[in-house]
Amino acid sequence: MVAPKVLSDLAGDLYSLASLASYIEKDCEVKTLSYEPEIFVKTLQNFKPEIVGVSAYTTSYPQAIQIMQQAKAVAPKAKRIIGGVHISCLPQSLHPIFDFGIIGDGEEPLSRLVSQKSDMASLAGTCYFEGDKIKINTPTNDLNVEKLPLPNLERYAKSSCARGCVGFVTSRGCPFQYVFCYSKLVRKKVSYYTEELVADYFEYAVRRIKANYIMLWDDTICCNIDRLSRIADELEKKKLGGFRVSVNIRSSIVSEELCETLQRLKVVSWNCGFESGSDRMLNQIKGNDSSLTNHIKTVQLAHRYGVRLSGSFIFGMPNETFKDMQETLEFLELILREKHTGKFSGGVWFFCASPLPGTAWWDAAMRQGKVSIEMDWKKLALDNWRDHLLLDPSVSTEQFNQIPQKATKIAQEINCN
Ligand code: B12
Repeated sequence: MVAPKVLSDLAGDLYSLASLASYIEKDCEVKTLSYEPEIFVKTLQNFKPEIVGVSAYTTSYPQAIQIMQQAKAVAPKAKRIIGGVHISCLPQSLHPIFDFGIIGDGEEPLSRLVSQKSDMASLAGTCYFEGDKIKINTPTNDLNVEKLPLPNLERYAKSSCARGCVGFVTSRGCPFQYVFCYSKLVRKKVSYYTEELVADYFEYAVRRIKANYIMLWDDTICCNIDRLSRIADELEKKKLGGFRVSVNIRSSIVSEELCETLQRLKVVSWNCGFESGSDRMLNQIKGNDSSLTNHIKTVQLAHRYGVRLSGSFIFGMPNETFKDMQETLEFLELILREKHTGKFSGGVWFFCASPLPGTAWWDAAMRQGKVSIEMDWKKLALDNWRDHLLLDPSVSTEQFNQIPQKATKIAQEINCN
């Protein structure tokens, strides 16, 4: 029997959902939606799904619950499931509206759920209610990324395709463990797509979708120059013609060799999590190889290689003093000076530190009683300046309040054309 499914997301055209839908489409009819109340209800009424799924980050978790309440009212018999970062990091927070939460990579658990191949109670990578207790089956992390089908972006990420701008990852997991990252909790090891598969993704995006801009969303794609170089070899064989690429980069690994390899890959834009301008903080959150000197070198190399650089910053971290935050503002001012002399092209973004579930910051905030699984998740929004959790006792509300004002002023000048 073919079981229709609806997967919905809150961020718009998620690669995650395209990957999931493409994985299960051989076994069922599947639709993905970017959530809009009326369209969602109409689709439920007409499509009559047996499973309705939603993807949620932590701050969108309350909305995911509301969406499923709506789904229950319209299609009460459908199984309601949730996947994505939030439930993966904190399955203990599963809301009773959901029949299942999917922990970690969703392809295999969802495929089994669809084909009803296994006893759900023993299915790895799931959480569900057993009476009033939440049962958690840890994921096995055995997704074979080499067997992933190409994500059918034309069908499942229509608006990105229409813009000619698509995004995907070329690996699952992350080799690092920063205090503000969750990855190790969900994916124990890193799995890299083969270079040939990555080149096939590009070919599909450029030739089939006619995309001219490709965003590589891996957190750490730049850490392995040899792999990047092999990907560039594969791409050169395909002679794909005109397209541009953006990548995420770490300032501690930026070198001339990396810049040259990225040029071969047609990378025109780097996203760099600078996070702080204070060496003391950089050491604490990213390790000894992270420094302001490397940040400055990254700004200079981006200019030398004609690359657009988007830098992001965090304020209000645990152990971060007011002085540390001022050092970050000073680095922002340095970028502004570079911009004025024509040596910086790009932008800067800044967020307040948020102890998201699955991170060391979450554990620390939990010990201090600042977060809990019953909390208002919106408090963890990265722009929650007004009601910030103030993760370091040395910083007063008054001091903290000065930061977004000052940072906004500098960022506006940097970001204007
Ligand atoms: C791309 C991206 C975005 C894009 C999304 C664009 C898009 N259309 O895809 C944009 C720029 C919009 C974005 C925005 C934000 N993002 Co973002 N983003 C990412 C990033 C870099 C990659 C996501 C991805 O594709 N991963 C690869 C896929 C394969 O993995 P996955 O997403 O985990 O999906 C798998 C499973 O989770 C599961 N699954 C997921 N959904 C579902 C649903 C169902 C039904 C099932 C069964 C399974 C399932 O199966 C998937 C396939 O295996 C991640 C970091 C990362 N490396 O994952 C951050 C990340 C997800 N983002 C994050 C955050 C915080 C945000 C913002 C809140 C930031 C902000 N500025 O405020 C916003 C919120 C947007 C919103 N409206 O909700 C955090 C989330 C942390 C948390 N606990 O909530 C992450 C983890 C980054 C980080 N380390 O902090 N983001």
